[in-house]
Amino acid sequence: MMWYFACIYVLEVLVHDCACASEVKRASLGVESISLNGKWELVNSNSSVSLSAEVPGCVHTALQRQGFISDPYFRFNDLAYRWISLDNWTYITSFSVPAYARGKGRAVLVFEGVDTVSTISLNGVTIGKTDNMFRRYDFEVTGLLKDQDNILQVWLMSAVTYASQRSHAHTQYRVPPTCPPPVQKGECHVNFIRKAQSSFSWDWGPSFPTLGIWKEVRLDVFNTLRLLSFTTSPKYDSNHASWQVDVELFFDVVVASKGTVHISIPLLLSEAEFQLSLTPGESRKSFVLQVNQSVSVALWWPFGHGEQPLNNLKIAIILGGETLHADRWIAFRTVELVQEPISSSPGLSFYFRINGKPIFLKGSNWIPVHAFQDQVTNDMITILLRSAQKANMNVLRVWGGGVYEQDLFYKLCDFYGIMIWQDFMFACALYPTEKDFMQTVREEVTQQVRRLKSHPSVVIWSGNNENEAAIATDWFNITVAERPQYLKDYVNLYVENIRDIILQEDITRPFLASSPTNGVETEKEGWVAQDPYDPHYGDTHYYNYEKDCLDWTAFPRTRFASEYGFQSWPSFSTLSKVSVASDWDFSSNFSAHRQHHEDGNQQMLKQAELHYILPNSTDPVQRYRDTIYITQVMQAQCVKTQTEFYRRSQGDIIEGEGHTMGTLYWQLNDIWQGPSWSSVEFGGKWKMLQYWATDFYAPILSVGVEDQGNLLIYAVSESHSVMQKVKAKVKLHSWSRFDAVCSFESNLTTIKEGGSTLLFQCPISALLMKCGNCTRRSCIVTFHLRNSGGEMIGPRNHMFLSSPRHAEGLQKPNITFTVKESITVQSFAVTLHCSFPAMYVWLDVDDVPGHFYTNGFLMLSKKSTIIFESWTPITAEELAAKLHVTSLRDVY
Ligand code: BMA
Repeated sequence: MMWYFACIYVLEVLVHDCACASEVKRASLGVESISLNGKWELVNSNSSVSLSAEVPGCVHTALQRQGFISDPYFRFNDLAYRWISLDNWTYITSFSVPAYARGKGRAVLVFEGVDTVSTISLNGVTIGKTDNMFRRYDFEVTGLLKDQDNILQVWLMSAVTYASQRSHAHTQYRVPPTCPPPVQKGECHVNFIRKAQSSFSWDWGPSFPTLGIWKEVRLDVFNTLRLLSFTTSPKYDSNHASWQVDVELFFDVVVASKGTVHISIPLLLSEAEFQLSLTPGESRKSFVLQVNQSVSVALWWPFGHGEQPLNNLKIAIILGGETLHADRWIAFRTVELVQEPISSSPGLSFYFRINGKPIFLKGSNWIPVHAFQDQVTNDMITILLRSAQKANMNVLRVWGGGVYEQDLFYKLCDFYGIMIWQDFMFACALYPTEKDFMQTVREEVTQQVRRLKSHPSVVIWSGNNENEAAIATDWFNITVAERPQYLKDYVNLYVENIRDIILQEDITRPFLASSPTNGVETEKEGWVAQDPYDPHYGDTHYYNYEKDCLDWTAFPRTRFASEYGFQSWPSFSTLSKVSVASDWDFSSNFSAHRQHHEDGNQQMLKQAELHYILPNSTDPVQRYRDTIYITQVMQAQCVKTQTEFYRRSQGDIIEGEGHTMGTLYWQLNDIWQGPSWSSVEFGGKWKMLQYWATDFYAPILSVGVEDQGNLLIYAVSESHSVMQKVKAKVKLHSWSRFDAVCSFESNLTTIKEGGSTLLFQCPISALLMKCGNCTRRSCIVTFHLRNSGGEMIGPRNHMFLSSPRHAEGLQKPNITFTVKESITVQSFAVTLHCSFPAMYVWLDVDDVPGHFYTNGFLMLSKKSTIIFESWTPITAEELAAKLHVTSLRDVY
C-alpha cells in the first residue's frame, strides 16, 4: 500500500515534535488514566454476528479484519454491505480497576469520539447517551466501579435509522434535502445527525454510514482535580509593539484548592507566575503572559513567505506540593481578513493579511482521507500534506462536509506553513434547530474551537459549506411564504449560536458564516445575500463543465476563488486494486457505479474532446488506460488555465472586477478509488494536476494568454519586497522538429510585487509571419522568465495557438527509456529518448510509492532526464519494469 511508505516523513515531524508534545500529562496531580482501548466484543442486534473488534475502530473495519466481509471499497461492495449500517451494534468490554484507583474520589469515563448515536452502560446502569461524533463525552462513574469484571457496553443505533426517525419527528416543516441524488447511491436525512455529512454519500464518495468508537476510551480517576484542556492565543499589541500570550486552563475540580501557575517560553526568556484559586465544578482560568520585550520574536509565516518558527510554551501548575506539567508549540503571527473599498471597483476587497502583509492564498480543498476514519494513518496525512507543500500550496480548506481533522493534521500544518480555512461541519443542506440539536452543536463547536485555536495554521473559521447559497439561489424549492422560517433557522444556527461561541472563545481570527459568501455585505443583507456568488464581494465557488475551459474569458474575475475544478479518473494501478478485468471499460457498470456526479463521465469526455482526440486503441484495456490519461490531461489543463487566470487577476481591476487574492481548487485528496476533482489519488499517487500545480503555484510564474489576437505574456509574483527585473523568453516550436523555429525576448522589466506585470505583447499573426512556416496548428509557444543575470526564474510554460486536437505534424514520438540509480538514496534518473516532439509525456510507475520531479510535460528535445524519488526501497530494474510512458499522440 502506497501510504505505508511515508514514514520517513512522519519521523521527521515526530522527532521535531517529541521535545514538546502538547498533551496534558495525566499521571500527575493524582489523576490516573486507565486505557480502555484494545480488543472489545462486538455483536449485531440479533446476535447473529459476533466478533472481536479493536477500539478505536468501527464496525466495518472489524468485520473486514475478522474476515466477515471483504474490502468494502472493492467493486460494488458499498451496496452489498449496506446492511451493516442499517443494523444496530453493541460494543462490549470488561475491565478491572485496581484498588488504588477505586479509592479515588472521582471516576470519569472519557469517550474521545463515538460514531454516533449510542446508549452507554456500565455494570448494567445507563451512564449516558451520545448523538454527535464531533464531541468528546465524559461520563461520571464514581461509585459504579468494581475491582473486576466491570462491564462496559456501548449500544450503537444505526445512523441511517436515527436520521430518518429524527426527520420524521420534525413535522412542522421539512428540512431539505431529503435524500442525495440517486447517482450517489446514498442514504437520506444526513442533516439530522451530527456525523460526517459525506458518510451518507457525496458526489465523490461512497455511502458508508459508519458506526463505532472512533477515538480513544479511558477511565480517569482523581481526588482533587483534573486539567481538561488548555489553550494559547498569542496577541500582538501594535501600540507597544509587543506580544502577549493569553493562556486558558480548563479544570474539573473536586476539592477547592489554591496554588500557583507558572507559565514560560524558555526560548523567549519569558515567564510569569500567577495565583490559582479553584472551587468545585468546572472552572476556566485565564492568564496573560507578556513576552519579554528585549527578545526579538520571530514570526510564523505561510509557506513561501518565511519561516515557521515554533516555540515551546510550558505550564507548571503547583497545588498542594504536587506539580502538573503541560506544554505545547506556539507561534506568533497575526491574521486579518481585509474587506474594504477598492478604487474603481464596486464592492469590497477580500484578502488575508498575515503579519501585516497581504498574502495570495494558493491551495486546495481537503476532504476526509478515508470513509473509515479509524483507518487513517499518520502516513496518509503526512503524504498528503507534504504533497500539498511540494506543490507550493500555502493553504487548505477543511471542507464542512467531512470531519474536523485529527491533531496531527494541524500540527503538521503549523510545521509546514500551510494555512487552514476551517469550516464547521455543515454542508449543502438546511439544518434543524431544535433545542437538543442546538445544544449538541454548541458543545461540538466549543470543544473544537478550544482544541484547534492554539494552532497558528488555522487562520479562519467558517460556518458551513454552501448553505447560504442554497437558500439564496433556492436549491430546495422553498416558497416565498416558507422562506422566513429557513432564514430564521439559518441565522439561529450560524450566527446566534456558532458565531456567538466564536466571539466568546476566539476573537483572534476572522469568522465567516458560510462559503461562498459576500462577507460583510452578506451580514448587511441579513446573513443571506441576494447573490453569494457576487464576484465583487467575498469568496466564490464556480463550476462549469460545459464551456470550453481554455476560454479564460468565461471565468468570473472573483475576489477569492475558494472552489473550482474538474473531474478526472484515478490511475489504472489505483483502480485495478478494486476492480476486475471486465470493469476496465469506460462504459462498464463499474465505471458508471463509481461515478457519483450526474453525467460526470460524459462531461469529462466532452470537455476532453474539445481539445484532444479521444483514445481509440482496439485493445480495450489499453483504451481504458488511455481514457484515464486523457481525463487527467483535461483536468490538469483546465485547472491550470483557471488558476493562472486568477493569479494574473491579482493586481487587475477590469470592468470593476478582479483583485483576486486566493485560489483553492476543488479538491486535494480522495476518499476512495473513484473519479473525482482530486489532484492526489486515494493511496497518495499524484495525478497530472498535482504535478502541474507545482508549476502554476510557483512563487514566480509566467502566464501566457491570447487576447483579441494578441499573445500576452505576464510575470506573476507573490513576493513582497524583492523587486526583480525579468524578461520573458518566448519561442515557437514546430510539432514536427526539435529545434525552436524562432525566438523572441522582451525588455528587462521590473515586476510588480504581489501582482502581474505584462512583459511581452505581440499580435499572433505578426509572430507567425516572423516564424517561417509556423501556423497556429503546426507550432506551439513556450516561454519562461530570466533575470538580469540570465538565470531562469520560475517554471517553463506553454500556450497553444489552436486546439491540440488539430496539431499538425505531431507524430507518434516512439519514446524509449532507461532507468539508473541517481546519486541520492532512493532516487532514480529516468532518461527518455523520443524521435519526435511529444505532448503531455506521462510517466507512470504503477503502484510504486513516490513521485517524479515533473510529469505530464512537453518533450521538445530528443533526450530528457527526469528524477523519480521513491518512498520505498526499490531497484532500478524493478522500477523500469513498472514504468509506463504515454504521450498525447500515443492514444490515437
Ligand atoms: C462543491 C463542494 C462539494 C462538492 C464539489 C463538487 O460544491 O462544496 O460539495 O463535492 O462542489 O461538486
